[in-house]
Amino acid sequence: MIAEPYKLKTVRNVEFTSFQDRIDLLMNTDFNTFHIPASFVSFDMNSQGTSAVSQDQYAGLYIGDETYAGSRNFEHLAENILKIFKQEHVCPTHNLRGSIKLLTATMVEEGNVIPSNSTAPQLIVEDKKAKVQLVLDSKDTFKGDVDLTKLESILSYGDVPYIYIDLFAEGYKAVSIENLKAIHQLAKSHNTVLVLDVSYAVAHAQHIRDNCEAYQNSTLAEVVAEVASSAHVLIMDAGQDARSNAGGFIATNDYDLFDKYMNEVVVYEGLHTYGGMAGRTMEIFSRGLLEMLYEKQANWIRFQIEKFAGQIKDVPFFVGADGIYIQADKFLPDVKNAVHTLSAALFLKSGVRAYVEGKFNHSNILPVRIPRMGFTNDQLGDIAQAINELYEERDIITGLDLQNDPVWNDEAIFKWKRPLLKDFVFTAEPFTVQHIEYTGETTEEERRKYAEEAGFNTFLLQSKHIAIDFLTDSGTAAQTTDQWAEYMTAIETQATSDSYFELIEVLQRVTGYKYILPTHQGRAAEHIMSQCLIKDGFVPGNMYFTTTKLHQEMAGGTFKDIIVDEAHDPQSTFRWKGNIDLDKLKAIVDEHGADKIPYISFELSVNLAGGQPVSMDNAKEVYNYCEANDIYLMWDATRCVENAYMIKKFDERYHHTSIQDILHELFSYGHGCTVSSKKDNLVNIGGFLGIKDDEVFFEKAQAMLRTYEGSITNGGLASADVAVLAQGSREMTDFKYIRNRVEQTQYLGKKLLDAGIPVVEPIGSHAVFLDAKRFLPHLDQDNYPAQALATALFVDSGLRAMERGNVSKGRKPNGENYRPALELVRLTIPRRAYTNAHMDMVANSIIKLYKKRDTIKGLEFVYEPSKLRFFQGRFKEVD
Ligand code: P70
Repeated sequence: MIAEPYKLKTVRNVEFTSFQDRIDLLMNTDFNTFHIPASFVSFDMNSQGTSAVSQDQYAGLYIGDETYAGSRNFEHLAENILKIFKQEHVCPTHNLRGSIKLLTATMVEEGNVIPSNSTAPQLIVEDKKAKVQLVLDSKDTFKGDVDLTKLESILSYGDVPYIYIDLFAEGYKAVSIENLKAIHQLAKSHNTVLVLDVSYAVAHAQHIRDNCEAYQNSTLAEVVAEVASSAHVLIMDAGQDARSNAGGFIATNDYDLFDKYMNEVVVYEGLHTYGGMAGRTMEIFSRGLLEMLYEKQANWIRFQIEKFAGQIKDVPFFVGADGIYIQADKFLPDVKNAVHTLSAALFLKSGVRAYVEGKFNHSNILPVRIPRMGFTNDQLGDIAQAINELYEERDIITGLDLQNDPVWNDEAIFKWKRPLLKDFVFTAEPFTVQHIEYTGETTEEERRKYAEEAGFNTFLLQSKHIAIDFLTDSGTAAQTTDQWAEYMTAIETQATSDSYFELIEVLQRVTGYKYILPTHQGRAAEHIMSQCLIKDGFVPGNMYFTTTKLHQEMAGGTFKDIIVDEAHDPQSTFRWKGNIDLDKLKAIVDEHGADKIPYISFELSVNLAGGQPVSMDNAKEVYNYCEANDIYLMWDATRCVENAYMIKKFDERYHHTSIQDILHELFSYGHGCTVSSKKDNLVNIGGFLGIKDDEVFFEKAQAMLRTYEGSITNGGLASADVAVLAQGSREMTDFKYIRNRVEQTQYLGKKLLDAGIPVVEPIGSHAVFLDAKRFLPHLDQDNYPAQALATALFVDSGLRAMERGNVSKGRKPNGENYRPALELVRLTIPRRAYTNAHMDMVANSIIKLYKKRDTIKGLEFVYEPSKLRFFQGRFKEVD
């Protein structure tokens, strides 16, 4: 079982076009998919410069040393090239073409022949009136091997300035090490040099490891160094295995050659210390070079390609360094312009773009390349499915009619009798991956030690030791590129920012409330609301939440739980376990009078009940009762969008209502709301208080905002964070997003349920809750089974979860533990940060732990704080 060795840090929202959109797009581009603007392409199957970068690479952007000469970034690049490829002299270039141009300008003369296993140098070499001669041997495993006899005859016959070998020619023809060594010998004995294109250095090393016994146990770094040692000159495109968006180099240990390159680079590229790359690009490139040798990452990239290839059914294709290479002329055997037709048909069907570059009609292979770490397995599964369906429909696909006489593929203009293909609808994540963050890698022994150091409290662990972090869904969402754009362009001010107006506009639209007050997070809004509304009396609510209850009490109120009884029974499968029991509410009103109730605290997707939704009918009923009795109703709308999704999914009257409209109706059944925006609003920091129309409340709240938070227009948030909150609040109501979010939780929950693991039912929206009482029946509740289970999960697999049971609930005034009905471990799923491959891994490790549950010991406090003891408390194991 393997999953991404990273979590998603920044994602990019994907546009899903309609069939009609795609017809229009194809018509507007003369059926040449190259010209379709990227924002209309759902999945762009090109691996060059499109891979996800790590956050360390991304950070490199900002330490770009933008100087003309001798930048630090160049030094870093040269150091890493020396470390990895053992080449001393480095000349940077703007990309592979720049490298080939340098080689050709300095070494090639008219009439020369360049023997090669690749067509890559052809265009530039031909410009110099020389030619590239393919000397392929066409073997199965090593399709890129050279026919040594042919090569030798060219070498002995003509002027050969260099031999050009691509480790993975055309993306799918790999060369073997034996062949490389033989070529190297031949080059030496004929006084020429071997130039090696190492753009696919890692994919190639993996191919070698998989196919040559001698290298089976070598590290990637060893194979890459070995391969590099067999060449005289190395060239590389930074956009491939090094995952930069541009850049390249030419490197050698031969000073005389380097001297030539260095003097020529100023003509075509830039100076010899930047070669046509921005300083930041050199930094990203140089960091990517080191990272590409990270075994787990390389294995994951390879695994995805193989999994993808395995899902493609009868289609004729080769597996390559970065994806699959479809034989278009076999896919569409009796069709003219097969490769272009296949490209247009795939786009028409699905919005997926695979296309051909270079000279027109140069190849019949359609590459379907995968941006490294850019897509999830589910997305690749969908894409494979689209290709399979297209293959089934191939008989109705007629060829594109060429309308001009193009030299290049991008010049081709076609007409087409469009086939009526079945529209392919994607169900996978509606975003692709832009940046990633590596997850912690530890051994079980290390984790045992870390757990002990942390006093068996998952709050006290360090994030760098966590493989999968399910502590909370609060502030942990991956941001979108649109959110980053807002962040970067916001104007910081302590007075009124433009971002403030954007925020007000979007939140007024979502809630329908007149007043929106930004706060730095949810508990700040709770503080203000409680102080404004409570003097004394009772605050009935649908189950307590720690911070909410604390602020009610600090303002002089007493919390009263009025949630339906089912909510306290982890095995009850009642659909709307977030509902308020109106009879319980009426009883409190009858006993104390409506004037003793400052407001009702009504939480959507009730967190501590298991993320359980409130039904629309219950919301309406409670509100009507409140209106009739002159009682305030305040929402905790922290997870309102998830609740709206549950209503859409499970209440048939709302199947066809938009998330936005459901939210509008929900909010209409209240007088205001507090929100921790770190959840559904998709931000890392922020919150707000919404007030329907009560001007007096609003003015009091504003005064508190000035005193405790910041200005009335920023609530203590940076303007940039206000802007990100506005953007997150736009994104959160997108149906494809929220469906994916909640269904991911459901997916994990179902896996655990199917395996017989005791979890709270029904599965909620933000988390799956393990029922620790049933998981660890051998432990008494005063030995904190949920705390023990949370720790055991970490020790077993590096998964971090949160205790929500006896420890969290605290002690009664008489000193005894509360021993609440719910003794749970919360597996809280951050938004957009993990994939279903991660969910599979989590499910597997929990199932594994369940089998040895008897070995888990109970705990007792060794340090117990008096307030919110779950945060800082420390424990030891008891036998
Ligand atoms: C969590 C977080 C925060 C939260 C919430 C609801 C329904 C208000 C807030 C407070 C963080 C947390 C907080 C206390 C204990 C443990 C964890 N819930 N209402 O992980 O908002 O954190 O922004 O001040 O869920 O569930 P904020």
